[in-house]
Amino acid sequence: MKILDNINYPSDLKKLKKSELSKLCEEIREFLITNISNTGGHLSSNLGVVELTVAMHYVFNAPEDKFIFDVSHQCYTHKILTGRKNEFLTLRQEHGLSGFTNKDESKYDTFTLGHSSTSIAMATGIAIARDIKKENYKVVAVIGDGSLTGGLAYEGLNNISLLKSNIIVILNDNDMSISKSVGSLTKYLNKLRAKKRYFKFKSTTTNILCKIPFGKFILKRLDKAKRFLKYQFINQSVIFENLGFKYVGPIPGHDIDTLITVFEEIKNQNEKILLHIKTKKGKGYQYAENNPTAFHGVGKFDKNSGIIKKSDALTYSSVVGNKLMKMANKNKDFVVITAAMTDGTGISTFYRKHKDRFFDVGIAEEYAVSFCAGLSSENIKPIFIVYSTFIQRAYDQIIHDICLNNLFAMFLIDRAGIVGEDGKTHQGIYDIAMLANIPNLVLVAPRDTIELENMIDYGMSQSLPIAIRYKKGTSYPTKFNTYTKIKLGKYEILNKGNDIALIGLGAFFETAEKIYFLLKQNGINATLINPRFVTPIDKETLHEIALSHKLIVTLEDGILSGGFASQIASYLYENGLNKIDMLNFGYPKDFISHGKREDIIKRYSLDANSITDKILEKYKALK
Ligand SMILES: Cc1ncc(C[n+]2csc(CCOP(=O)(O)OP(=O)(O)O)c2C)c(N)n1
Repeated sequence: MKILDNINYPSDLKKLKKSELSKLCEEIREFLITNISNTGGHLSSNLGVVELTVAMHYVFNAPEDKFIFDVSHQCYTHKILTGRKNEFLTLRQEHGLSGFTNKDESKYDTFTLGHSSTSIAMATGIAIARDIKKENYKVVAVIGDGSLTGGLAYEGLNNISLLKSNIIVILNDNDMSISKSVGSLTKYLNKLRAKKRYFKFKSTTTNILCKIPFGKFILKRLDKAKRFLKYQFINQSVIFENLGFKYVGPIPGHDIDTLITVFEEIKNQNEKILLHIKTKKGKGYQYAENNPTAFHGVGKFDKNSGIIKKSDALTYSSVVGNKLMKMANKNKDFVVITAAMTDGTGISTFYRKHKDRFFDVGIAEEYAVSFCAGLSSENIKPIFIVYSTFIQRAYDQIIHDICLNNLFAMFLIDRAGIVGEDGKTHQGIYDIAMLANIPNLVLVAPRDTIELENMIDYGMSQSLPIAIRYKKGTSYPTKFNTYTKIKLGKYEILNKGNDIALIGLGAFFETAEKIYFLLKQNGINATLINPRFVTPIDKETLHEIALSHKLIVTLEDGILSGGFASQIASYLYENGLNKIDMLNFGYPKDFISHGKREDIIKRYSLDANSITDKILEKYKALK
């Protein structure tokens, strides 16, 4: 019988003896490795915080005490210990457990979140609310060193002075973001890590004393001395202390006894404590320890061999990586920027081969865009590659720093549209509505990877700010495999038909193409358009279609509200062309939960068959 079999809630955990906790941690690790090998998920980060999470739930009293996990991709042990162990095989699947903390899932999850660097600000807000209401509980934020590279984390640290009472910020330092952590603060943490540790002294003393007669008695007497030693030997951190924290650490983050001793000690202090713990990403699974980046957000893998199941098909991200490599040989005046997403965006080879023109700025999307503005103002062409969901962070910088100054910048927006398993926090469905309404910005979406390359070439030949959005995963074999030249604001017409005009943006051109052939089977020769541009729109083509067709059908993999269709609709309306009927397909203005991309598309009836049925119904009514 395993200890874990009887643990479902923190109340079960608290019944265990301290001496049983190491064994429990081993079992949780085994549970995580087995389950994630079947479902995929954030393995490395979760293996790194098993002891930390067990110790937190052992000493504190969640949900009365509030835990805020930054990004929350490391919350799996927390989920196991808070009533969700038996659902683990549904992780990240339709109707299953979310891969992040999720308020709708459990009262133990303080927030629904998946974006980085928010925890200190959120925790401070809770702590101040607690004080205003004269309540009495603990607020604990857990933030990784990677997440500490984000500007919002510094704003949190800077504003800690707003709080007059207590808070605990745990810095989970594994020297890794998804890849290596970057920046000057990382170097500072490295220095702190290298300092002599008080708790090492304590645990060796404990070990020796436990083995000798009367040792345990002496140990008890030493308890007072231990407290004394703590204040003598504890390291100081000038930065954190000057910000108003009492700095404690660095503590070995896989030593459960030490973690519990420290938590018990700091739990009752009315201070703002920054506890620095040192952990290993991937801890306890050799393959993840050796390659924590590959197992950061991993798909299914073979547990025994550590082989990750991957297809060899070329993804949009790898096409971008290859394209930038080809460009680098010819063109010396561009640089590539990432906000801590080198691997996910396909540019790790570029990073290795062109270190002098590659910048990982940490989880700092706002910084990345302002940085682009500076580079561009001096005629170095910046290419910032970023996931759609994370560019939300940099909205103002795009408007104010880039577009207001009408500077060249290329934003390659990966993971646009539904991303699938990461769910609500990560769906890339807001970027069209966000970006379509910014003056000067050109927003385009390629219908496949060949057009993606063409668009990059096109963008580089212009001096305008341009955003190119493309989906996660692979392209498809189109039947329309000739590619016309890209011209600013010109749609590509692939078939000139009559009555119905199908306009399928970006990844949804594939759906439009399928619908075109389905309509053909129904005797309808539709006009098929790949618009390429969200902005500027092709006024001439829209004018022509509005006067010669009965129905315009638009398709986009973003929210409809304020998006591609609404740009077209307002143009038609403003120009008195609104007699033509329209059907607009896209997502509702909503938060879309996790599942496979194809299943989510079906959930919203955005697959080719469902749309064709609706078009045929409408068409009959029009006749
Ligand atoms: C705003 C934002 N940008 C990028 C990401 C993608 N991301 C998820 S986890 C992560 C690394 C976090 O590193 P750290 O906080 O040190 O946690 P670790 O995984 O090392 O435990 C990144 C970059 C994100 N979640 N949010």
